[in-house]
Amino acid sequence: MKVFWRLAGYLRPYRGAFLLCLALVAVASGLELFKPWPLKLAVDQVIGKAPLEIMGRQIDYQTLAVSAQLLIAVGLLLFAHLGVGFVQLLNNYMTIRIGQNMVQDFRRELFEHIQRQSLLFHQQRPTGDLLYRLMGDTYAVQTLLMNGVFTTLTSSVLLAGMLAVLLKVNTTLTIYAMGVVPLLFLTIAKVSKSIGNLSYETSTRESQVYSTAERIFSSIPLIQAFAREDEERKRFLAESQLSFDRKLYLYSLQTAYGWLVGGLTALGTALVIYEGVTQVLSGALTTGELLVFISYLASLYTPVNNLSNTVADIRGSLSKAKRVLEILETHQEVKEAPDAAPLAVKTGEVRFENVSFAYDAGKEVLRDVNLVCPGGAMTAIVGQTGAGKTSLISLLLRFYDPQQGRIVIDGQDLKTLTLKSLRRQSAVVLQETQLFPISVADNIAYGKSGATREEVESAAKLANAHDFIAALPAGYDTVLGEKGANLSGGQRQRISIARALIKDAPLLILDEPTSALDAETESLIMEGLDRLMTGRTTFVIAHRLSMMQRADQIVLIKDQRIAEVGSFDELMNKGGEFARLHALQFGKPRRAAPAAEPASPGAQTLLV
Ligand code: TTP
Ligand code: MG
Repeated sequence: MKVFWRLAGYLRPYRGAFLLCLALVAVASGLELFKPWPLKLAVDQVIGKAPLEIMGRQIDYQTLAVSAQLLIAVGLLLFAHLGVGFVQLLNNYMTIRIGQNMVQDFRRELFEHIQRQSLLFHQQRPTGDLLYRLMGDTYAVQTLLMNGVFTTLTSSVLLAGMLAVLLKVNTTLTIYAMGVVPLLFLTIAKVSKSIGNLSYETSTRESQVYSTAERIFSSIPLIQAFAREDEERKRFLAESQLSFDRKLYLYSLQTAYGWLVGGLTALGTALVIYEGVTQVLSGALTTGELLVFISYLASLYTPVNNLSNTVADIRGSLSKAKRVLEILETHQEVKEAPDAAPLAVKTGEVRFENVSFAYDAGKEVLRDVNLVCPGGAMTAIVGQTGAGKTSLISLLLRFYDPQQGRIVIDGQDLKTLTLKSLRRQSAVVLQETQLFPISVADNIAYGKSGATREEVESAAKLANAHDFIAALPAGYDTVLGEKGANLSGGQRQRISIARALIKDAPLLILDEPTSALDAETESLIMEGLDRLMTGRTTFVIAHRLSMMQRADQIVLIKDQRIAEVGSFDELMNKGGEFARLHALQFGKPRRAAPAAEPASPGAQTLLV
């Protein structure tokens, strides 16, 4: 019930249109009830020459010419049928429109919610599952309110109307006709529950097939490299088959159910014909009235059947809607304070104060980190793989919040700032390059909305990417494949550097920006980066010597803590952990910044 009322809330903006639909339903039901009466007129009055009485008033029908009488009957018949069709058309258009709008609102809310969630949330949820909830399960709001509530209302109105008319015409026959209705409802109650459960199961299975396909398609290189195509195909087909089996069962059940309902209706019709003909023979009923009865009975099936499907629909959509609400009720977003202010960068000084952070409770990645990065200075963060370097800068961008301590930029605690202003003023190169399947120029311009082609090109030149971009088939307008598939790793990295460069932000955060580049390309880019870094607070995660030597300070992370801080020379002279790691990688410790770099690019890498 809670879920139901929550969903009903989505109808609010459209309540005017919904009321109009209800009015249309009343009109359609009236016309539907009227449908068989012209036939009665033709049979009883035109053929049978019986006097016509409407609501107790005698109508002078027989004085009209027979052809006129017949034309009136046929005209009324056409009017009723065309009228019902027209009103239904209008009604369908309105209800579908309302329904689609509600799905759109529901979807928008879910999409915005998912987009707001922290990276932690996204790491825990399979993308395929989220997609299914967003695209498939959100339809529940339409099914529930339009197929469920609306059908219940319309069918009930129609049933009540038929009952009222039938009772007025002939009580005994009505009892016969309605005799099967309780049986019908009993069947419905029994079968629809199974159908509801089964259709929920079917969509869960479908969702799994979806997730599996998504997982497989997004890991094609891995699957091919390990020659696991057969296993993955089998896994996919097995899941798909399971879903088909359930569906086949569902369809069979639905057909059998339709047959049962049809049989019961036939039974009702048989009873009515038996009793009705007896009554006609005895003169208690006219032939026309019997025809009205029989045609009502035939259309009794529709509202009763609709009502029956409704129960299953409501059940099914409630459980689907629950899957959506489940996500909407999860709050894992990085919260913005209600009175959050925009970040105002003055010098760009960044401080980490007693910062401790864990992805999973109890497993600290960073412990009691204290660090001052002077405004405009370059800080290199080094440490073994898995030491927590990426985690440290993720905290600075507020991808996550530290469990303890705070991070302050120019005296402003990150938690008091709007996320947008913080991220607008930071230019980032992420460790894993991510590009969109749009043109190269648009990928670079993603860093600055409304960037001109000149700006894009000059950023690309700084990132040493202009030459290879110009050599692409359509130059800057070349559209990239999924995740930038038609580029090499180093080319992708240079585009992502250009994207950060074009942003022109006071905070620069580079997570191994040159890891995929050879020494020569790197040194070409360094010139561009150097120019850019001046006057900006820069964080660079680096394994490369050249990068470390440029830094104003080097921060070494070890065992979840900051082990050493200082300039390259200071750390080398100190002879501590940094010097040890350096010696391990580059041979004997050096005292000062060397003039020449080691020959091979591989040897330049401080990989420990
Ligand atoms: P990172 O901060 O990613 O380590 P790093 O950037 O120093 O390593 P690399 O040089 O390889 O890029 O991870 C620190 C620890 O946190 C590591 O043990 C893995 C763990 N971790 C999580 O548990 N969840 C996450 O989402 C990430 C990114 C890391
Ligand atoms: Mg990292």
